[in-house]
Amino acid sequence: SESYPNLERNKDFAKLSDADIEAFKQILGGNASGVITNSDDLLFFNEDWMRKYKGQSQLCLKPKTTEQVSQILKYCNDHKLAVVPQGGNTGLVGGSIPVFDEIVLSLSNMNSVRSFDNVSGILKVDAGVVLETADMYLAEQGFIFPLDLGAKGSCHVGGNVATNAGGLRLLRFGSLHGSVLGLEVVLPDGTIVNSMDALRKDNTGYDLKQLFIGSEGTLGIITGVSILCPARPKAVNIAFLGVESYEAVQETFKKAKNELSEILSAFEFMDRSSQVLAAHMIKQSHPLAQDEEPDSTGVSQPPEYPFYVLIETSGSNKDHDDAKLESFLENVMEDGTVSDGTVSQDESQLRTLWRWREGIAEASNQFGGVYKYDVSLPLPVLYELVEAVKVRLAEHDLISFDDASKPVVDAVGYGHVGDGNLHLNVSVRGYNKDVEKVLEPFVYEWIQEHKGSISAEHGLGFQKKNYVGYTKSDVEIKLIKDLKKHYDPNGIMNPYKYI
Ligand code: FAD
Ligand code: S2G
Ligand code: ZN
Repeated sequence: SESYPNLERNKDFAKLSDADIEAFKQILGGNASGVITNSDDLLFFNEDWMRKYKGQSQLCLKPKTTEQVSQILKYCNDHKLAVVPQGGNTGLVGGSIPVFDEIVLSLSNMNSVRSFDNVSGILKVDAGVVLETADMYLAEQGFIFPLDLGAKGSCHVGGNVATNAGGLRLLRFGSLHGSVLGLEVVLPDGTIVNSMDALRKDNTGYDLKQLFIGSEGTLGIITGVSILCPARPKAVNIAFLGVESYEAVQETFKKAKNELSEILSAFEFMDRSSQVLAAHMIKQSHPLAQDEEPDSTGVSQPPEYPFYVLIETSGSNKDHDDAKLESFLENVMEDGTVSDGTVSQDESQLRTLWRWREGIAEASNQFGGVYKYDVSLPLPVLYELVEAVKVRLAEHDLISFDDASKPVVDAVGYGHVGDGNLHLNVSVRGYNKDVEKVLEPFVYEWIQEHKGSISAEHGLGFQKKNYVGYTKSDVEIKLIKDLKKHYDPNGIMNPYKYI
C-alpha cells in the first residue's frame, strides 16, 4: 500500500474468516457493537492522527472485560491472526493502526474507574479511560494525574503507559516508570498478569510491569493501570516570556530551577517559527504582541523574539508562589536574560497561554502534513538540529513559507527543555519523497553524532522501526528481540513495528 511501499504482508499470519468473526461474536457475548466490520466504521481505526499511515483492517473488536481480551488474544494466537492494540489513536509514530489487515483490538469499551484511595492517592483504572476523564475524576478528590499532554482529550491511560508518554509535566511528576505501581496485562496466549494491588515499595523479584511500560502493544495488552497520583496544586501560574537567543533559554531554565525550585512544574521553549505557524491557526494576537494589527487573514505576526519560554508554577499557597514568581521575573528581566513577559491572571488566560504551546502540533499539520522528530539531545546542542535542518532544506530549495511551489512550509523547534526533549516538526504542503530523502537518515545520523535519542517520548511505532540502531547498541537490540520472541513467539502482537 502507499503508506508502506515495498513491505510484504507476513504470510505466517492467517486471513480473517467468517468463522473467526463468529467466534469473536461468541466471545463478546453477542454484543454486536463490539464487532466492527463495516468499512466506513473501520476508517477511524485504520488511519493515524496525522493521516500519514493507513491500514486495511477488516475487523475492529471492542471488548468490555479483561476476560474477553484474554479469550480474543488466545483465539488469535491459536489461529495466527495478527492484532494491533489501539487506545485513543493519538500516537505520532504510526504504531496504533494496522500495516495490512491486522485485527484492531480497541480498549475504548474498557473505560471504568476501578477504585481510588484518597489517602495514598492510588488510582486504579481500566486501560481505556481517557486521560482527561481520569484527571477530571481526580480533580474532584483534590488530586491530579501525574501526566499531561496535548492529546489528553482523546488518549487513553493504557495508551499512555504503552507508549511511556512524557508530556508537559515530566519535569514535576517524573516518568510513568516511576508513577505506575502495577498493571493488568493480557499476554498473547491469554495469560492475565495482574499486579494491580502492588504498593509503592515491592522488592520481590524482577519489576515485571516495567517491561510493558513503553512496549507499544508488542508484548501484550494493558487492560488495567494502577498509578500513584499527587495532591492537586491549589495555585497555578503561567509566565510566557520572550528571549533573544537559545543560550538565554538555557540561562532562564537554570535560574528558574534555582529561584522557583519546588514550585516549578513545567518549562517549555518554542522558536519564533513555531509561533508563526500557531498564529496562522489560532488567529488571535500573540500573548506578547504589543498592538500588532492582524493582517487581512486575521493573522497577527508574533513579536521578533527568536525564542519564547512558557514557565508553569504549581504550589499550595498562591501568595507565596506569586511573590516567588514576581521576584524571579524581576531578576531575569533586570539582568537581561529575558526581554519581555506576561503572567496569567486567571484560568482563561492560563489556557490561552498554554494554547500557544500545545497548539503547535496541530498548527504544524495545518498545511497538509508534517514530518515529526521527537528527540532527546544534550541541552547545549538541542536547537542546532533545527538550524541544520533549515539550512539543508534551503540548500535543496525545498522550503518556503510564502512560495507554495515549495513542499516545505517551515521547520520549527519546540519542546520540553527540562527533559532535554526537542520536537522538530517539518511542516509540509503534502507528504513528499524528496523531502523524506533530505531529512532521513540525515536527522538520525545527526542525533547519533550528538549522542541523543531518536525517540524521546513518542516511541518507535512504524516510523522509527528501522532507526533504533542510531540509539540502541546491537547487544541491547538482541535482548529486546529475545524478550519479544519469548512473550510473543507467533509475533502476532503489533507486527512490522518497534524493533
Ligand atoms: P494509541 O495511539 O492508540 O496507541 C499508541 C501505541 O500504544 C500503539 O503502538 C498501540 O498499539 C499501543 N497501545 C495503545 N493502547 C494499548 C494497550 N491498552 N495495551 C497495549 N498497547 C497499547 N506524546 C508524548 O509522549 N508527549 C506529549 O507531549 C504528546 N503530546 C501530544 C500532543 C498531540 C496533539 C497529539 C495528537 C499526540 C501527542 N502525543 C504526545 C502522542 C500520543 O498522544 C501519546 O503517545 C499517547 O500516549 C498515545 O495514547 P493513545 O491512547 O492515543 O494510544
Ligand atoms: C508536544 C506532541 C506534538 C508534536 O506537543 O509536546 O509531544 O508535534 C509533542 O510532536
Ligand atoms: Zn512532547
